[in-house]
Amino acid sequence: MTRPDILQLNPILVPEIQQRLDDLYTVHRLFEQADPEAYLDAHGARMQAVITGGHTGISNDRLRRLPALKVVAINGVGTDAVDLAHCRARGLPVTATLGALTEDVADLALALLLATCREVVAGDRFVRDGDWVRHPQPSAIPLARRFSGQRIGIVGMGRVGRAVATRVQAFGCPVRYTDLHPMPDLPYPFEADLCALARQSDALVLAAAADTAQGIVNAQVLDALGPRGYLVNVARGRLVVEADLVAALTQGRIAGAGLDVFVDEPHVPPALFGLRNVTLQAHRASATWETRAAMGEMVLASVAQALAGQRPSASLTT
Ligand code: 8YV
Repeated sequence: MTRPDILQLNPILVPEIQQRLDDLYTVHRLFEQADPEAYLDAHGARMQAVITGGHTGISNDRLRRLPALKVVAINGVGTDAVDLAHCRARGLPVTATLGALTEDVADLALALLLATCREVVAGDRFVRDGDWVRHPQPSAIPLARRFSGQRIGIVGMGRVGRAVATRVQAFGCPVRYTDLHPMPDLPYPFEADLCALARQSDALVLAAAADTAQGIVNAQVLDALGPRGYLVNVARGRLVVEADLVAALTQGRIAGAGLDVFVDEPHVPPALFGLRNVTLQAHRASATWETRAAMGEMVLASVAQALAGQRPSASLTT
């Protein structure tokens, strides 16, 4: 029996997951093709499933060239890079790995908060570069800021936002949040207005979906956060007006930032590279063996269910 053709748009980093896909299907790795668009034109009609990433998604133009598709399996939680309305109209299930990466993303938010306030990366560099030996006097490295007890404002109280709230409680941090509406099951105060939340926070943590919310963190919000305030973003770069953030950081209008996501990845504004109060990551919040394996299992299940003619249990659209 011939194996169904499926299209894979990004590398899968857990070899066991990739192997199982390769055992079950004829996997077309679009990211290995010299001319991906020509490859799609030539082979797209055979593809029964597509596997893509949360922030990379798939365009409608590409989807139109995949007429036999039975599922769009997102190896991630973000659905902002797939046109769900388009897929719904086509009766096409779109699945995501909801719940699989919550803990890791919240862990990285904490790592960024701690690393940024305590200038961990600058401290590491000071030791590695031999500066400690050259300048052993304590004044050679500036004092950092305490994280414990900071007032944390969480933007987006979905799974990740809630997991961040749980974690910061252990550091004695009071939590407030904003979202589209207050959530009665939560014990934390709700703020409808982002500027008001920023004004009452020592650190703002962005954990919101970027389907509709874009550019919500602008100069006004950053000025409300103020020169003692930190910004952490583990959601999407375009929630922030990046030029406003760079200006606020370089002018000392906020205290620092911990950033895993950017507007035009992998391009990061070079003005951030020289700032010791900024911690940068390469969109790695879900990048652990444990989480990527769990995500891979969900993707495997979604593809198998769709190709067996069932509605995938992780479907968001049908
Ligand atoms: C991943 C993400 O980088 O889940 C998301 O929406 O942005 C990330 O977890 C990506 O999806 C991995 O494929």
